[in-house]
Amino acid sequence: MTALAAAVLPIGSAAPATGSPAEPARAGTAPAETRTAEPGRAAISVRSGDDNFVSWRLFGTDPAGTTFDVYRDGTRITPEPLTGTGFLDRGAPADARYEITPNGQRAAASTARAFAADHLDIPLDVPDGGTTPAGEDYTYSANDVGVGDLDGDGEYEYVVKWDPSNAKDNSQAGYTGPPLLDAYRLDGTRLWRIDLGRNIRAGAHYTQFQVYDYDGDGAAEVAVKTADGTVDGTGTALGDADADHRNGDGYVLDGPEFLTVFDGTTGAERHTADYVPGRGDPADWGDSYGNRCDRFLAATAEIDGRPVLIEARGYYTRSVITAWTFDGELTPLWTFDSDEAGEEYAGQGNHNLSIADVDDDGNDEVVYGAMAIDDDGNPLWNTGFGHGDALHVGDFDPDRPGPAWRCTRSTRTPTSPRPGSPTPPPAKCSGRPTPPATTGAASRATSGTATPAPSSGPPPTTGCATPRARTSGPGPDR
Ligand SMILES: [Ca+2]
Ligand SMILES: [Ca+2]
Ligand SMILES: [Ca+2]
Ligand SMILES: [Ca+2]
Repeated sequence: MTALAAAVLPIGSAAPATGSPAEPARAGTAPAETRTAEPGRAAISVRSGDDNFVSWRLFGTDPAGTTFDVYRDGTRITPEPLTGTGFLDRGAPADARYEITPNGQRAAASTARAFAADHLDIPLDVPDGGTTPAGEDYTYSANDVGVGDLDGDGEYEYVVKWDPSNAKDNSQAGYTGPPLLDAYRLDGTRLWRIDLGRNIRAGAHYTQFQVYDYDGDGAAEVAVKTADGTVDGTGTALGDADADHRNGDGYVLDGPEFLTVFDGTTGAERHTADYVPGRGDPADWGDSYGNRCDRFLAATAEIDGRPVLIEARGYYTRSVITAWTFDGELTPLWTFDSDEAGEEYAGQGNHNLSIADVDDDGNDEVVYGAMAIDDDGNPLWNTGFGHGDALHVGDFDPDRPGPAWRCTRSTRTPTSPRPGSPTPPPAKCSGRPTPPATTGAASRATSGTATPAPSSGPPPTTGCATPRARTSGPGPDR
């Protein structure tokens, strides 16, 4: 039995792996009607020696100065209200039952879930393996996890990606088994399974699913790139169920590409759009065998008070970032394409992206490696430093306003911004000040983090890493 180990800290307050945003966690940024369900406090008690550690969630929407009382077996045990979200009950019986009340409101009490050990195992339903056309057997292992309230009951569910044992980096030829997506409740109940099918190759760069309540009905959807033969959570195939677009090397360089939003509760397809941009000629992305054309990233941003699905393709050469809203149908909001914006924007992306309000306008931007794309899809700034593998955006220095940006460079020599490139932010590597803290925001970018920042103090200064000179030619695209 494979199990997913939930973190001891408040369940669902951050995705235990990559992939998805937590549900509503930002204060005062969205109309109330788009946030119909408040998640539970996710109170837990964990045995620790002779003590019980009790912990719970602070909402981004909790008013400032919110306090908590802890009740053990019906009796309040905190003499004074707590301003924090954790309490160690020393010498407590192992079977103690805890309730947490916010601001003295007994009616709003949350009962803590007791962990039998120092973590909670979520049983998983391990898929059967299979055999590729080349005769290679494969099995499945749990991979990325996304978190969201899929059924709107106030508790988080877990969307687990299953990768086959023959999953491949894009640089590696060979067939792979299809990636699968499962949804589980905390008790291990599986809500559904989506089989992305033979025409979605398995590997770290192909499937970047998002879990978020895009239509504001209180239940999260799942958004992911799909293809002919993807089977939704109700057993219905998308497109041509019999199509096999794989070439002899196991790459999928032909056939339609889709972007699908699935219902969180049932896994049923809700809407499918053509993926933008299509791959076109794979050679246009930097190589001809299917490596660089199939580099995908995804995230969820908040723009004009709405959650917006961000999809991205390509970062070594051409880079295309698209923004979508979902209200029963996927509607394109904008597209950034380095082919149209200018060649100086090509090759600036990393293996992750970050979402953050870096220009203090209340909307999220997309920090895409060495450049940032504004909330309307136009370039905001570009250092021209090129592909750098990893980036981090955060309020690293709380004494300075606004988030700082740090981009780790790996393979290129420094380059100056090309003529016509917008000026990088005044502090070179730092965004401009952001609004006050958006408490509790969890990671909202696939394979990356998005950390809104409080603002105070003097202007930011540069936080750039010193670029390393290239010592050898480019290796495999990792
Ligand atoms: Ca739920
Ligand atoms: Ca929804
Ligand atoms: Ca902004
Ligand atoms: Ca902006």
